[in-house]
Amino acid sequence: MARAKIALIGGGQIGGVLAQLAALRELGDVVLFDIVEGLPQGKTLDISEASPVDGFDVKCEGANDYSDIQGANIVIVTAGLPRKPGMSRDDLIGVNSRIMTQVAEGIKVNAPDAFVIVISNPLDAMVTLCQKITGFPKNRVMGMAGVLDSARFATFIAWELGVSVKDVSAMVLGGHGDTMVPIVRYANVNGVPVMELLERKYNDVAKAREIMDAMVKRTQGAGGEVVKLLGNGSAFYSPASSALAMAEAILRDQKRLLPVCALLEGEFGVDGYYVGVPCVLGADGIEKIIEFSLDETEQAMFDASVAAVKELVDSMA
Ligand code: TXD
Repeated sequence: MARAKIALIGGGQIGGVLAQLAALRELGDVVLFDIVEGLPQGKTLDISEASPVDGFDVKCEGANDYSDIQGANIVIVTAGLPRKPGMSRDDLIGVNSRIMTQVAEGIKVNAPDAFVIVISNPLDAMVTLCQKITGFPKNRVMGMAGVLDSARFATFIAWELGVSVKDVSAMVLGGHGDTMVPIVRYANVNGVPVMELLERKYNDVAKAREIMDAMVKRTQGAGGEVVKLLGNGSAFYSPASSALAMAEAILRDQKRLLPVCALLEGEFGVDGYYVGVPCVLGADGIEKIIEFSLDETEQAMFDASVAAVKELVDSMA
């Protein structure tokens, strides 16, 4: 059986890590596309020359022509500018919309049957544009943000409680911006609610709440924290790992329940917008959107996040 073909549109910071991780995990043959001549070719040649050491047999090649992504099964899009310190993700909408228009056209013509995972910011707007221009069905066009935001939330919880990250389950929904919604109520460590563990750790309900609020705030600002530290560019290791978890769920039909930026048509009371919600990812892409009841606080935060997404997306029209 032929190996899957994974096209990575954008050979920058995230694209390079995506290419290396996809090759290391032998998820499929990799084509790394960029408009800069030599960049994707140099990165993929370098990755390939490690194959005898790391023991992977997939092909990993660079491209500057969309015809090279012909027949890709999965396309992951990172093409676009990253933030600089002091910039919001929304500040990127103008330049990245122009780039996404070009990219979506290239995917539509050369990989008409692909599942598309968009990473480029502002994420909620870019995935909307990508789906509109490709015209692909909603189960095949999704955004990556929630897996990353949830991983950041889980990391902070694991550090605070001194437990393995492997045992922390945490989910962040809504838009990929400061209004994102960490679902505190369902955060747990092997089933034990985090809030209960915090209250026992500090023997003080108010203190536990304070600690959790600080972790929620840090999660909402985690992207900006990395941008500020790096000084030039944004996070790239964790976004790459997060997008590949989604790609692997599709390629290996894993039926994973992950937070995915998906086109809602009535779910969670939202119609016609891409928002981060729990989805089952498998061979048919977004196979199911999993709804659950939000409490008053969560609903208010979710509504505010959706409003921010709507404002951003409508500003593109
Ligand atoms: O969670 C998330 N979704 C976010 C997304 C997490 C972190 C970063 N996020 C965004 O991903 C970030 O704000 C950017 O919009 C993208 C890509 O970030 P990256 O750090 O990889 O940016 P780079 O290193 O600048 O790479 C972008 C590449 C670069 O090599 C350009 O030459 C290329 O995009 N580029 C293009 N490729 C194809 N086609 C066109 N038109 C094009 N224009 C630029």
